[in-house]
Amino acid sequence: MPINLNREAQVEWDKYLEASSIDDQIFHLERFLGVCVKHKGVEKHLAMAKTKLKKLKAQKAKLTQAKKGSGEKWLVPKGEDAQIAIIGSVNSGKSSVLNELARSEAAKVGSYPFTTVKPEVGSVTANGARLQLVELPALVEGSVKGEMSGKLVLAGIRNADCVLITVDLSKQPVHQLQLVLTELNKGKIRLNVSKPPVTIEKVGSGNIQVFNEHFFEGEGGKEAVIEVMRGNGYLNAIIRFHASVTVNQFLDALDKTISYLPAIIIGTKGDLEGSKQNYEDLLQFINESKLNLQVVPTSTLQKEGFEGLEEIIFNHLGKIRVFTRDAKGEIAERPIILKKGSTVENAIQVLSKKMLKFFRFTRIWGSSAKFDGEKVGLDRVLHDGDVIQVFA
Ligand SMILES: Nc1nc2c(ncn2[C@@H]2O[C@H](COP(=O)(O)OP(=O)(O)OP(=O)(O)O)[C@@H](O)[C@H]2O)c(=O)[nH]1
Ligand SMILES: [Mg+2]
Repeated sequence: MPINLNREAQVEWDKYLEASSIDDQIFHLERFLGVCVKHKGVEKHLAMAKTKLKKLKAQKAKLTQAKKGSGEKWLVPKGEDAQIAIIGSVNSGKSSVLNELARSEAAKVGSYPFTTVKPEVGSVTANGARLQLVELPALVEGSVKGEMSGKLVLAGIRNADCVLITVDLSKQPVHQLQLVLTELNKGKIRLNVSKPPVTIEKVGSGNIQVFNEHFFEGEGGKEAVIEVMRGNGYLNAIIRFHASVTVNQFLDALDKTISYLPAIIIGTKGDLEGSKQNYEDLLQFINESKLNLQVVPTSTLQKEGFEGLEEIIFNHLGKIRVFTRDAKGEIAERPIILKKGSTVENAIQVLSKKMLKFFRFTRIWGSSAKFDGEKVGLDRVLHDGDVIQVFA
């Protein structure tokens, strides 16, 4: 290991050496190349890293190709900080939104239905965080039963971290949204809904024990809860209600196959006649149906509504970006991506577990700092956009 690498580059290099999967190796090598301060002493090392990265990418491409043959072809491997699925009914503007967001023309746009028949991939950066965009073929009535490769589309959605639903504002948007939500709901995908406040722990014996049953809003109290759990295959378990829970929420809590995903609606074709009124109607429907869904009106034709969209998407992910500052005071271009509520300790764990052992303190800049460069310990909660400099 050369000693002339800057600290951040060294951290990424160590993590690359420790990585156990190709995806992780690629991830850390790319980071390494992004943060390595270039000078004569590291030239050879950089060239070697680039060659390794090329080889790994070729290996990954082969693996992906092999997977395609084995029927898993629609699950796009997660290669970035988050995967965003672009879904919607046919011709609703999915490919156009993908191209606009990714500033590319890779996805084919067509005025005829089902132009897209397999996932199309692009990417966009949101203040350093890389978002992988995956357009999935259209959802139709009966997708959940396998219509138009619907099962693969739904599996692709479950694989994502966030969903963009395109709704053509010029053509009965309420109807399109209902169609999409019905298929998703039947396909056990819940949007912008928190997991029910219930924990279930399977145990070896002791039948079913219920705690805080007064939070259960259904009829029949504890007995009903126990009966439904037995009906769902639970013999010995401890169930705890933590807040009010409706019957539907309770049933969802028993079903471990349900996916909970954040979502945003992208209203498309805002330039076409009738779109403005339809947009108002869509908002009213969402409001009246108490759907927790934000609508971003856009027009790819007029290039409207896309400014800052990647930031809106990032804000739906429940994650934060934390930037590291090296010994020279330089701030890394790529942030560490952490769950909201993460602490300095969580950030260092991502950087290098070794560093935790020798941790002395961290200096911090950003909204969680009381003043620039504040000296903090491991338990300081970080905010999106914070900069940290670790002293070990
Ligand atoms: N006027 C107008 N037309 C648009 C806009 N966005 C997309 N279109 C048109 O709508 C049609 C469908 O666009 P696509 O982006 O291919 O839609 P899609 O949802 O990917 O379609 P499928 O993959 O076939 O389901 C094309 O003819 C586009 O040119 C827009 O902002 N304004
Ligand atoms: Mg398309």
